[in-house]
Amino acid sequence: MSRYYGNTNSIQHKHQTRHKVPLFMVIVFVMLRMICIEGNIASGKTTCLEYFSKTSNMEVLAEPVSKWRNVRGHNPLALMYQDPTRWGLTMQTYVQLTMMERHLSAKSKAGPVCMMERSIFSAKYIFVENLYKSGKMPEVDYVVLTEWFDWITTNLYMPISLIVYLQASPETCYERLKQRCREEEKVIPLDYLRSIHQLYEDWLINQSSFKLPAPVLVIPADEDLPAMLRRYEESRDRVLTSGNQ
Ligand code: DCM
Ligand code: MG
Repeated sequence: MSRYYGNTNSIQHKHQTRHKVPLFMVIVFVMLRMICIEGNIASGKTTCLEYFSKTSNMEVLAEPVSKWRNVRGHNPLALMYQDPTRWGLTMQTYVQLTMMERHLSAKSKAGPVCMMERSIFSAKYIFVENLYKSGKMPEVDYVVLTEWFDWITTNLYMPISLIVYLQASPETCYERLKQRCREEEKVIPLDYLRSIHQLYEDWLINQSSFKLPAPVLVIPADEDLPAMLRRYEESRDRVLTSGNQ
């Protein structure tokens, strides 16, 4: 190499000037970091998203629940809670599609950091798994969803830099669920939240079920709002710099 550029100093100089700007462009425009907020139903994910949305300039993507409640006049979320065996596949197929869209849409956003509520991974590892394991989803439905999931995650690029796990007890979530009073969720019993909690713990804490797509930051989430806001404040730097190391 040196014979083309003369002495060693000139090689370094040429390399520095050649790579400095492109590298900066790569970091700002291409290396988008995706952070996923995970946790049980009514564990406080929306509050967490709102905190980061207000205190940083990152793009925040809430779960597309409004689509799950109304797709061309149908409500697959309500149908699934009414009759999970009949409608579980319908709802979870649509969840998988809309979550895939969420992951991919992040690539077209301008900012380098993006935060989304849940992920295509928890849709499969927690909710589909729960339907199947509790005997409410027929094996053929589970297998078809698994084939779709495996194809999507093998063929599409959906990187995650960090999972933030809001770890709340099922009892806390049950109280919050009753308070928020979403019509479709009035039929959810405490045992359902216990099953979801256990699946989350096995995936993110015990790491005994499915492969982790990213490192996990655990935030205890049983406390009241002011205490939770303090916790988000404490975790803020770690969250915002995730994936930089
Ligand atoms: N939900 C579901 N399957 C998924 C993801 C979510 O059935 N894969 C349901 C659980 C809640 C609602 O959607 O009823 C989302 O609310 P939250 O964000 O509070 O968990
Ligand atoms: Mg939510």
